[in-house]
Amino acid sequence: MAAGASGGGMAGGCRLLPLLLLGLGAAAAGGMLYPRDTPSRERKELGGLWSFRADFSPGRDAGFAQRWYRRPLRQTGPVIDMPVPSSFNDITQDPSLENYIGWVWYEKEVLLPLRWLQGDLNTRVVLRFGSAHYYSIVWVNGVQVVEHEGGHLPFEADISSIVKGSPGIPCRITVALNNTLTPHTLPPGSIQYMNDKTRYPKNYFVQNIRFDFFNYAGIHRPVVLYTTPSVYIDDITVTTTSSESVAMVQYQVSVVGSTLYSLSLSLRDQEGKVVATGDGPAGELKVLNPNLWWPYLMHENPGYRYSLEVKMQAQVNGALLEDVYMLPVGIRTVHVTSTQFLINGRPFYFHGVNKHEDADIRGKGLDWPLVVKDFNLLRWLGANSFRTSHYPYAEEIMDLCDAYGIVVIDECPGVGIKMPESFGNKSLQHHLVVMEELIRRDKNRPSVVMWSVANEPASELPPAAYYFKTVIAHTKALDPSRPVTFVTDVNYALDRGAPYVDVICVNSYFSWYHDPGHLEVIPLQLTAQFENWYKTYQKPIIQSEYGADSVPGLHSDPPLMFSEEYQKAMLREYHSVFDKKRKEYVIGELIWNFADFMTNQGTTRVLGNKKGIFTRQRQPKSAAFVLRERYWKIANESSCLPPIIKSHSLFLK
Ligand code: GCB
Repeated sequence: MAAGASGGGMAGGCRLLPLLLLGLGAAAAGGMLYPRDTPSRERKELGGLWSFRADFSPGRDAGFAQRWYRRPLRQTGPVIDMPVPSSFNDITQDPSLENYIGWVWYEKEVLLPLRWLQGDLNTRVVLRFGSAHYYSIVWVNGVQVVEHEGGHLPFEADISSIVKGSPGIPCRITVALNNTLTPHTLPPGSIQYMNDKTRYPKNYFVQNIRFDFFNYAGIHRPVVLYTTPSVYIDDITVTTTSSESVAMVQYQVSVVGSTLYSLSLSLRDQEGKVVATGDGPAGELKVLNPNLWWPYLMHENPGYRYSLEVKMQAQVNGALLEDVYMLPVGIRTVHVTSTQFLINGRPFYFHGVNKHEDADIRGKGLDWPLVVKDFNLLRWLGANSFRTSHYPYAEEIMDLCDAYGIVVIDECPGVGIKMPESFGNKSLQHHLVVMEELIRRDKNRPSVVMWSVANEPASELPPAAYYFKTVIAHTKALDPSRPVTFVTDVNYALDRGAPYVDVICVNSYFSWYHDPGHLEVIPLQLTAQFENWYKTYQKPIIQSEYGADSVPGLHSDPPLMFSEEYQKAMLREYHSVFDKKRKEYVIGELIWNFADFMTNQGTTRVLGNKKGIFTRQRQPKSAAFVLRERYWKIANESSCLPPIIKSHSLFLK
């Protein structure tokens, strides 16, 4: 149901992404542990103002032809200040930058601490991007250090050998970034050249997309430099099992740089007390009387995390190298039955939202005030969960989900997979790589209880069966501990991906996109939707989207579409069916959407999608109060702590 423009021909689309054709083929090596300050590691933030230029040359390729990365960017032409992290689209008054498609260039000069560069070769310096949308090439002092495809996951490069040669001299980081989407990117898109000279200027083209949010681009998440010793902890994987009185934490640690090292591990509780110790690269820690990680509103102390301290020691040329990394660990289990979703053995009902990374001015750039405000609103609402519609969110957001006990369905950027060519081998291989990168990043997060490999693909097409069978099998092989789903809006009898999922996630917009204005059809149609899916698959079902646009301040009684009353009335009709079916096999409801968000312009979008229960500026519409009452009521009914949940303020840490 996404309202994007439909995909057109691909004439010349690749001209905008000449280097994309190289393809990376596999997830870049390395564990990509989140950079933290530890006794052996330092971190330097590179946020702030970067130099910026969009390449408006006809082929968008002047930057490569003239090798802009060879010299300071300001010496190759005019530059403007661009904040990082942020999308570049809404920063200036220039509509051609807002809608720009092609390569843009960023640059930052940074002085590194001498202690990182001096003397021995035992310090490793790494440059890491939390995300940059969509395709990135990075140079340091004119030397290419990394290329990365995909706009929502981190990538990094060891730049030690480049920066060590020039202590005291600023190090120049240049990034070329391309936001073009093709049938084989994730999300897919297509470039359409308009060749009718009577209607369009020369070389006119548009980016077609089949998803319903603005394709914001830029360096969206923090860029940091960090250090490790030259022999270092590269990756840690933990999984947990538990009963009431004892939990096991299985771990695996990989070390890079030497084969001669020793590892010791200690698990500390929140008081700093060591509750278990271990050694070696793999093993199991036993925790007696564990504090389990519980979702928000299921326990008076949700989001409990231990700290796993991993210490590595190695002898290198007679010197002792030590690396230390601290990983937060939540102990919890997840199981799916034919009618329930169990967290720590107790039924969990998802009463939550779908979100977007989206806000005025910064677009999809990470913004701490916005992030914290959103978590405060979620908890005010009594929401216990969200889906990262329709791409992985920032690690900093995921950290807060872990800490606050907000349960996450972690979705990859597989949105708008509609064109037949997007089901071919090239797309499939890339999708597998994206799942590898996503699981590598989020595998240790207790908040993540399920992977979603796509949103509303054309899963009725014949190649969708093999495609989703493969992506889901790959995901399960990478992480056998979590269920896998994708979100569908295809009829239950036609969907070819559903046989492979653990939980059915269905989107429907009865009385909005279908039978617009007819609220009275909802009970019948929604009941039939649930019964048909359940009869066919005997798997638990989440209503993963439902909702209505409302323009804040627009009122109408009886309710008419786009008024606040209509949005409320539609929600109430859906809720009465949910209340019947959640006694059976419906395990969740996620409103579309948490807040209004920007989309492409179109005849059905009034400055974006208005299905938020909050405005884009995070003010509640009337529907937010309906949902708040409902979510708190459900929480009180289903909590294992009946009398405790009286007010949300108890749960704000
Ligand atoms: C959907 C899509 C979502 C859209 C929404 C809508 O089914 O999954 O991305 O924004 O409908 O409002 O059209």
